[in-house]
Parts: sequence; structure tokens; C-alpha cells
Amino acid sequence: MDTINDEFYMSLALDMAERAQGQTGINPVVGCVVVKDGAMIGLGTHLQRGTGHAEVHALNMAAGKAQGSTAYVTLEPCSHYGKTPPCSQRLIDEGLARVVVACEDPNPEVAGRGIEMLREQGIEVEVGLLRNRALRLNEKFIKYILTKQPFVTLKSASTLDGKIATKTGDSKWISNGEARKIVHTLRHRHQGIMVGVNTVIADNPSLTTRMELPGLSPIRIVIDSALRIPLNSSVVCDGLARTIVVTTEAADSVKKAALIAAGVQVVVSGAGPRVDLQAAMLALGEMEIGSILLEGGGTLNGAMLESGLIDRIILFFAPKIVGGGAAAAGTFTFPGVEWMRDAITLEGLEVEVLGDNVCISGTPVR
Ligand code: AOF
Ligand code: ZN
Repeated sequence: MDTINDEFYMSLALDMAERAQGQTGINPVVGCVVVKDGAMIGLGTHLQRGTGHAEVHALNMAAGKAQGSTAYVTLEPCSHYGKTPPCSQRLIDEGLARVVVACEDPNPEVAGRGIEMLREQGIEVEVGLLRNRALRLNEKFIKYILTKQPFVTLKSASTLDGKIATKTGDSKWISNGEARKIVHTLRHRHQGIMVGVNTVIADNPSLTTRMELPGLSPIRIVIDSALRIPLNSSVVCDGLARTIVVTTEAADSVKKAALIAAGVQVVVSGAGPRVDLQAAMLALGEMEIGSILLEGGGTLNGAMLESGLIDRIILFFAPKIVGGGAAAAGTFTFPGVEWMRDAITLEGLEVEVLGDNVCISGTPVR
């Protein structure tokens, strides 16, 4: 049985925000619940960048009756004129008595000023209710707004011995149906999806989102230092989503022109021979790509990990062992550390059992 208290309403606001993941671009997901005289009078969620903030939708629903009410907001109300006017001012104008905030907005344009504005007008403000859940929910937004670089989630499915293919290259399928469904939700929740050119050559994937319901497909990003991508590959030809190929100055200009003619965006990152991954992340960030799902192969995964460019690792393990030594690719291929004490570890572990598969997720730290 639920107890009706502050947490009851804040968790509803968080639930609403959670459902909007993937559709707000570089903006955060935010939910707001307005309660007056023991009843909810307004609910709102930020649904799309450039459209109303959560508070605005909730207050519009309250239709001028929010005087003396309490608002539960999952992110500090904004204090700036962005694509929309400041929410703090709207809360003040509507005569709110109390505002409960889950976490501060790290956006330098806000960063505490929204809370300050409310308090200056005598509104009671409480900050930090369900903060950890709110921070986790907006980890992509937080990384991007502070660094202007995309938040990178690595996803991989491997055998118990860490292999993503057998020694002959066979990889269909490693994980179970439940795990493979989650992958499509992850695609929906990221603005970009990144693979190495070897994956395109070997598997010719479409990298689109295919859920039970229609979803949003991410921008396809292929790391391809020498422009070896086949012009007839799905990501070049199928027109199902935007495609960006990241290459180097050393790449062939005729191939580059052919890709551009096929509608692919070509980004040059570094002199070669390898793509400068740090510079690539900055360039993709500048293109307002705030989150990327990295789907390997092992070489790109290893290079991204070594460069410290991965923010979250999600590993699906299937109860299989295939061996094969170096001939069978693993999730991460890189020169490796010498000592166990130098291992890259995962913090904030989350473990989920999915039938006969296990999902392990966390933040890599070195
Ligand atoms: C809120 N409520 O629902 C959201 C907020 O360009 P704009 O106007 O959409 O502003 C985007 C910034 O506003 C974003 O970077 C973040 O700081 C804040 N988002 N704030 O009070 C909301 N989505
Ligand atoms: Zn706002």
C-alpha cells in the first residue's frame, strides 16, 4: 500500500520523465506534479526540445488555480531564457507556496539560480528528494551540458568468456530475445549509434530501432579511418536514418565525394592513420549529438575505453563458453594492463537477471 507523501508525488514526476527518455535530444527529461488541497491539479513532462518545459505543461493544466499549491519537479526549475521563458518566474507568477526539487540543474545558465529566485520570493524550496534517481535519469544531459561532449554508453553482448563471436566469426545469436529487445530501447534512448567500419563490412547492419512499437532511430555514426565503408551498405543506402562517417585527412577524396553524393555526412577527425576519437567526440558534440550508444566491435570498444571516452558500460552475458583465443573477438581489444590493480573497474554496479542472461551495468573508472 502506498503512503501519500512528498516521495509519492516526486516518484510520479520521475516516472513521467523516465518515459520521455530519448525524445528530448540534448535537453533533460523532466517531470512535474502540482498538488493543491490534497489533490493533483497539474501534471507535465518535457517532451521535446524547443517545446514547453514540464512546469509549464503542469501549470497550464492547473489553469490559474495553482495559488498556494506545491510543485514537485525532478530538475531545478530554469532561471534563463532559452528556447522557452524561465520556469522559476512562472512558478512565482502563479503564486506557488512550496516547490520540491529532486536535483539541481548543472546547466551553467541555471546552476542554483532557479532555486534562488524562488526562495527570494518567499517560496519554500526543498532540494534533494530522490536526488540519486534524478541524477541517474539525466546522466546524458549532465555530461553534455557540462562538457559539450556526448555521453557514451557501450553496449555489448558476450559469452561468459567475454567473446562477441566464435573463432570463425559467427555471432548470431549470443544473447536471448529479452536482452535483444532491451537493445532497441537503448537505441531509442540515444541520439547516435556508433560502430567501427569492420562491423559494417562484416554484418551490414541497419542500426535502426526496431521495437514492438515504433521508436526513434539514432543517427548512425561509423568510425572509418580509410573510408573502407561499402557504398552499397545499408547505412549508406537505406535512407532509414541519418548517417555520419568519421574519417581522417588521409582518406581518399573520391570515396569521400561519393559518400557525400549518397547523402552521408563525412566528418574529418585527425590527420590519420587512425581517427582521433577525442576530436571526434568534440565534433559530434558540436553537431548537438549529446548521447551515443557504442555497439563495437572489439577494436573500437577497446580504443574508446582506453581513451576514457566511455561513460556507461552495459554488458549482457549469455551462459555460453566458446573459447578460440585471439581468433575469437572479445568485447574489448586493447593492449591491456600489466597488473590487476591497474584494471578498469565498474562503479555503481546495476545487475539484472533476464531469463538465462545477466545484464551488468556501471560506470568505468581507472
Ligand atoms: C526546466 N524544466 O522541463 C526542462 C528544463 O532551450 P530550452 O528553453 O528548452 O532550455 C533548455 C534548458 O533548460 C536545459 O539545458 C536545462 O537547463 C533546462 N531544462 N528546465 O525547468 C524542464 N527541460
Ligand atoms: Zn524551464
